[in-house]
Amino acid sequence: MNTPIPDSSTAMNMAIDAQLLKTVGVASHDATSTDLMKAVAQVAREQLSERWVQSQSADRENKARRVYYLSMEFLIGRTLSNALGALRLTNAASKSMMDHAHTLEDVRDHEPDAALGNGGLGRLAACFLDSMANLGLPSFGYGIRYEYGMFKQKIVGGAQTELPDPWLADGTPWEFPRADISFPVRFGGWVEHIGERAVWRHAGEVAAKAYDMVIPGYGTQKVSTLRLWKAVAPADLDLQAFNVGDYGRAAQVKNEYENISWVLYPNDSTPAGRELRLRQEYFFVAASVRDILLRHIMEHGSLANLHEKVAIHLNDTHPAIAVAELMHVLCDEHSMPWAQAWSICQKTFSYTNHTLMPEALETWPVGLLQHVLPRHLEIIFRINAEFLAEAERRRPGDVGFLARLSLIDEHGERRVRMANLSVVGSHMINGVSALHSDLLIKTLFADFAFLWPERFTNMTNGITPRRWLAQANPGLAALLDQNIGPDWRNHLDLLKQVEAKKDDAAFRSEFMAIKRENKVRLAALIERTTGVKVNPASLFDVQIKRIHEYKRQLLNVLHVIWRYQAIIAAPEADWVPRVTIFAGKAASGYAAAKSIIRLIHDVGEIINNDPRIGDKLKLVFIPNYGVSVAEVIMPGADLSEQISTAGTEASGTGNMKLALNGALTIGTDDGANIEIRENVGDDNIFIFGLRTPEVQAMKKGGYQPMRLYESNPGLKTVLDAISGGQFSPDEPGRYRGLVDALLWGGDHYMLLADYASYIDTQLKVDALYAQPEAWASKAIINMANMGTFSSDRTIAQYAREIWNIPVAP
Ligand code: 26W
Repeated sequence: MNTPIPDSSTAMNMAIDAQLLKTVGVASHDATSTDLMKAVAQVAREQLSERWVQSQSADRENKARRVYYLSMEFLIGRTLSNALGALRLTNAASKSMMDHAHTLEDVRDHEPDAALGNGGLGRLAACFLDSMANLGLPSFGYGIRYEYGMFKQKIVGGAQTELPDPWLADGTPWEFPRADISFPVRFGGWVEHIGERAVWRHAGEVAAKAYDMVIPGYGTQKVSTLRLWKAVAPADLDLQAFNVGDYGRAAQVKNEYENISWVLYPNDSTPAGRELRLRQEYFFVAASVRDILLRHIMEHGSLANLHEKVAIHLNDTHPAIAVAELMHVLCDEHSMPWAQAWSICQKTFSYTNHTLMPEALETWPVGLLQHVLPRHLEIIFRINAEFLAEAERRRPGDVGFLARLSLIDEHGERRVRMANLSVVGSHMINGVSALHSDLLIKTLFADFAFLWPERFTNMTNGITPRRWLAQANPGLAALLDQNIGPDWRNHLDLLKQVEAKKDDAAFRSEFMAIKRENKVRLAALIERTTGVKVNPASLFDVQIKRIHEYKRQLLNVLHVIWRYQAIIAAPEADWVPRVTIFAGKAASGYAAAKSIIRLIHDVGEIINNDPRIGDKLKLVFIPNYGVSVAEVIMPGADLSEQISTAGTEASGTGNMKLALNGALTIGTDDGANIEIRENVGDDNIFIFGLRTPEVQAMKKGGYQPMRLYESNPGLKTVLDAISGGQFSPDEPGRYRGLVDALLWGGDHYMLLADYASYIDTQLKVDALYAQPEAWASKAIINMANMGTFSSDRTIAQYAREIWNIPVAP
């Protein structure tokens, strides 16, 4: 029986009051914002649950081919607004909140973010789930139900400190515990060979319990599932200690098992290299593979046709051990011949690479794998031996070639290269932007591309228009609805229709009035979180992303200081008022990134309090960047900073979100910036700096940053101010190291090489901003041409070209 959809406000009021009583345990007139959040969530949950049951049974009956998206991270954010939007209940809920003397905006802010990811990779996975549901793609996401998500960032005395994120402390309305779905995951021990058979005599075992999060689709009744695994000690484990009353020991043993799903590793781009991380990776992969195989056997009765019904996608190398796990289960547990299993394996897996940065490539010491997963190590060695024999036939005697292809890095301590394992185990491998995919086959995977050119392809990233436009920017969404109707939510290409309005003065002024409102909202967030008052009439210049040297937040700071000095030197000049806004987290052990955060605060402190400057320039750092903070910043941005060294940012997705919300981009010829430029046109984007081949050439030719410092007096003054302690008078040497790394340390990311071009381009930005009409039309052109960056387009492409699953056109 279906629960009626409470889409009228009386029905909604009744449904909410019923939930307040039934699940929250509070009377309607006593309900707080948090109580109301929980009650509204329960109303939505009931509807989604019905859709979930229907979607699942439809896929089962159709014996659908499914895609399983394996990812260590899903950076979901909040769910309430998204769920209400998908169910078309936003208006009814909003009205009902008024009747309860609250606002929906306030109520939904009481939901904690599900921050089960670090940055781009995790948020991409969340946008992908949204699009899979939206396209009705038979699919599951699989990951870990971390008890603690991404740390909370608190700024103390200008420096980042990290606090835990106990997002589940008060429970979450969005999960469905599946008490009956649990798989044992084994670790350690040794391998016994009995004739042809290998038997893994494991040393320990933990249970993986399933918790489902429902992912609603907007354009459809379909929902998708994110299945997250929680580690639970086997029930009988601590019995012995428990019986003798040694509760300390009992708790300790329990913790040793359950710590696997406790906390997300807050490291973006540098492998943790820790045993617990390896256990996390294997834990969720083993449970997911078992779940997938069980479902397949129930529906199809045999594993011989696995690849015909199952596509498993590896989101970066974090789940790469799945390749060995599938071989282990097929061969050791189902007695499948090796060659048949290997052929199925390669047809089943596909793999996305998200970074070229050498320090980010995962490798595991052979010794550690031997200790944690002895059977998997054997399997990896056998895969490697057979693969290298095949490669040798292609280029006999080329030992360099074989050494580069090998799954084992033999330099020093022997290590397993997880990227190589992922490539060898997959039938398709992709990068995340045109440039990145091209660089992949020319550099990192050149030898593999020589062997199997047909396996390499590109899937340019995308973002979901439901969250990043409909939900984050209701003003702009309403304007679009009036002009082109509501269908852009599912067909973002329709935005192209508003491009013509760039010359329509009335449309332009409505568009800019909405931007202005969003800037007022952002200014309020800035004041609330930093205490700094900013003028919404200023140009809002935004760089929001993880803090990383290659992303070059420091280059942005150099520009701010240049501007500060220039304003002091020419106070009467016609400066375009600007607020430079940063947000982002630094990995806790990443000293240089943390030092950049501190510098931003120190420089801000001086500039923001200098009476000579006033509103001409402000510098702020919004703390605790995450999905919900991004939803406020994106719509309020005028300028989007995408300034990584060419060839280092695989794609970027914030660049797409900002342009979709009507910001112009200042950026390098890198990642998806290149495709944004191709879509909006050269005249509507500010591209500066060296291109990838020029970066490579300059590095080869012996790059000398000191020369640039000596020949550019403006640059010299800026760097001297930092290293001389002008912004850290209490500790003048605080930033000596940061500057020395540029001047003496080789300036690895070539900030100084791009500095002059960056400053010039910033002046062009000022000039355009001084012509509000011209700026507005370019902002409209940007928004109108973002259709291709919908994650619906990306997912449809994956489905057709990699997963071989039909999608409606
Ligand atoms: C093992 C440590 C580790 C953790 C995370 C290494 C590497 C990563 C990721 C690859 C980091 C990441 O998030 N990469 C980003 O992925 C986005 C989605 O494809 C891209 O848009 C970004 O350019 C890329 O940096």
